[in-house]
Amino acid sequence: MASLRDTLSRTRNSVFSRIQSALGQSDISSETWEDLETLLIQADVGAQTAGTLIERLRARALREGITRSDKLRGVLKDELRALLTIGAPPADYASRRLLEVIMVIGVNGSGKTTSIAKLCKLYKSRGRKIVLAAADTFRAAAVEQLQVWGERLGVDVLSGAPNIDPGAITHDAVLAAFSRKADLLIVDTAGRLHTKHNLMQELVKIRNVLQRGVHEAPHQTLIVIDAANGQNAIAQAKGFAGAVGVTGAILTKLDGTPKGGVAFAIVSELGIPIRYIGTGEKIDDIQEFNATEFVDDLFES
Ligand SMILES: Nc1nc2c(ncn2[C@@H]2O[C@H](COP(=O)(O)OP(=O)(O)OP(=O)(O)O)[C@@H](O)[C@H]2O)c(=O)[nH]1
Ligand SMILES: [Mg+2]
Repeated sequence: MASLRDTLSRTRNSVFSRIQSALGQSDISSETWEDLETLLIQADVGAQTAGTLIERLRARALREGITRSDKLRGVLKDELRALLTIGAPPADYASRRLLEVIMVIGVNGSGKTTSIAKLCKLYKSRGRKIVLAAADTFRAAAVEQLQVWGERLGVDVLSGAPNIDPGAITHDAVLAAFSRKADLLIVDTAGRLHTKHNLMQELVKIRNVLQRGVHEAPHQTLIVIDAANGQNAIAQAKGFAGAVGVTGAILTKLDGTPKGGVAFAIVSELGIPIRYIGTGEKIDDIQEFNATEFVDDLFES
């Protein structure tokens, strides 16, 4: 299994190491702030979030009488950690013997189906009984992909004929989850349709079916975001969030990109916590997100 430190090596070596070097043995000047802001933006933290961070750092430097830039490193790590720490963890439905519903959304190719398979293995090992709904009926291969994972993991997958209404499949999946006494239903959705409008309409329909079928469902709506998309991912995610609402993010493909700083933009601009991170293509390459570890592993020390 890939370690978080290895996974973040490109993000650390290409951008965050420069932030670390910029905060060397010198007095803080206006240039320090300008350089730091530029580097944060280059690290894919996003202009808005970088601005907020600089404001907070300046206020703290003033308040705490910090005059040397090397002393800012610890403060920066603190503030980065604080930025990532939002939202209460989801309620433990398993222990309450209810059916928990997780709807997974995101642009095509972001890693929805792969992440669902990874989550299945993780939750299965914790004793959860899972049903999967293949509500991406636009791509025939998408249903097959989920079925293959389902067979490998020993998890039931509800699917239908190509181009069948995804709402109908979702409805069947809810009934199947109840009759098989599952405690977790995970719904895979399409990442692309003929138009963006169609896609959003379809997602709203799936959500409505879940709302009608299970009390307070969907309990989690997770948006899967490919870290390599950097700042573009933020705009895309805002579109999804506006249409169906999101409660958390799965940040994938951190292993192959220097753009891991996008994690900060996701939390601060979308206002949602990151729940999981994808660290590779294999079934075990998923980790629960931990803000402290994440920030620590972005820096050399
Ligand atoms: N390196 C790496 N690759 C990943 C990760 N997560 C997913 N992938 C790869 O990304 C590609 C697309 O993944 P899918 O799970 O099919 O993406 P999707 O969002 O379901 O795509 P659509 O069904 O087309 O909307 C696959 O080749 C996966 O192996 C990750 O964390 N790291
Ligand atoms: Mg898929």
